[in-house]
Amino acid sequence: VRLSSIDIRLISLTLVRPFETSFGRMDARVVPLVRMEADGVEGWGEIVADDQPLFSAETITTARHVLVDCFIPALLSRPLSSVEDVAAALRRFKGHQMAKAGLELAFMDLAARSRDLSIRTAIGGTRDRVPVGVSLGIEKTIPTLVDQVLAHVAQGYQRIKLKVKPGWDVDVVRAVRDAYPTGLLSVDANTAYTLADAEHLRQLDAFDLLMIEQPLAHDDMVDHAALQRGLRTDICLDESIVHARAAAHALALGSCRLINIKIGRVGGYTEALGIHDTCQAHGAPVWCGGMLECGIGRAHNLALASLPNFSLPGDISASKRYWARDVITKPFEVAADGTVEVPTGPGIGVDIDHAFLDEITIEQRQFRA
Ligand code: OSB
Ligand code: MG
Repeated sequence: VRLSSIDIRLISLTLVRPFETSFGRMDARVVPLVRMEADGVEGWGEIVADDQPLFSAETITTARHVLVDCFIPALLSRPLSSVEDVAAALRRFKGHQMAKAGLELAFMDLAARSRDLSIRTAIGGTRDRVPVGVSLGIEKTIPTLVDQVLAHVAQGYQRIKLKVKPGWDVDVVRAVRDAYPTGLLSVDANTAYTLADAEHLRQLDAFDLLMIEQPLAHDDMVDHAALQRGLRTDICLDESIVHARAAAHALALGSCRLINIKIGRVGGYTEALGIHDTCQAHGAPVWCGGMLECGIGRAHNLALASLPNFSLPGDISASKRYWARDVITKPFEVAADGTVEVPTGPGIGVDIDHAFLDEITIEQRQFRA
């Protein structure tokens, strides 16, 4: 494949309800999208960077910079026969996984479409539908959160994940457990604690949680290993797992027993598939994380989550969980059994709502070979 053009487009979407984590509150997303074209076929990817470096060091502005000044010139100047070629062309550039992922995603969509295959089929996915859970943000009061939990359980979601932080943790989990005594329940701290909180966190062992996600610093595997040794509950790493080698290290050190894979966080399909296989070889389950994606990123997540070792429900909620209107013509829905269908059409398998996309576009730039 010789790419004829790469477009970067920023769109603006407002959340139906603010979403609060230990690192901040989100009301809206500016979403950078990547469109590639070759031989009249297009492919779409999404970049999950935020406007502030709160989840990771990347931002929309750093992504735009490395795409425009480094990555896009590297891709437009050579033939690319597979997504591994995209990864190889970008490997000498350090970091910037979210920006790299946007390119890998668009290329994967284009490559699968040009072979008339779904991405699911192209990567060896085996599921038609994937089990899903929902991530619920920090609320003003515990009763408000309990209402959210029960409303989402009623919609079919198979697992509830609660965002926690110091001051919004043990009491919150206890109240939710009382209202939701037997269902799959987990918490996500987004790095809000330190090893000095180990004893406090051990109180969570009483609630039969599926996992505690990323309790400690994003760049600390050693303290996570010490914490995991003293916890019955499994630790799942998110922010810390930036590539497949980090996953191998975390499992070797005992820093976690589970891993959440986000294609954006790890730089794209090449590393995501590597993490999937590494975890499978270690007998560690994986699940598909989310970053408040619009329909394009969500479609990629569904294709990824169709792989066999994605054995726990993913953070792949219905389009309407975050967006009043999605950028695809048929929004994703969660069935009563708590699953979402994996698209079977070519590439990501969804149709983009171009009129709506144009309406919400705030910036667009095209680069030609
Ligand atoms: O840590 O998993 C996370 C959202 C934004 C940034 C980080 C995280 C999240 C979520 C929501 O938990 C996932 C989703 O529903 O897309
Ligand atoms: Mg997380």
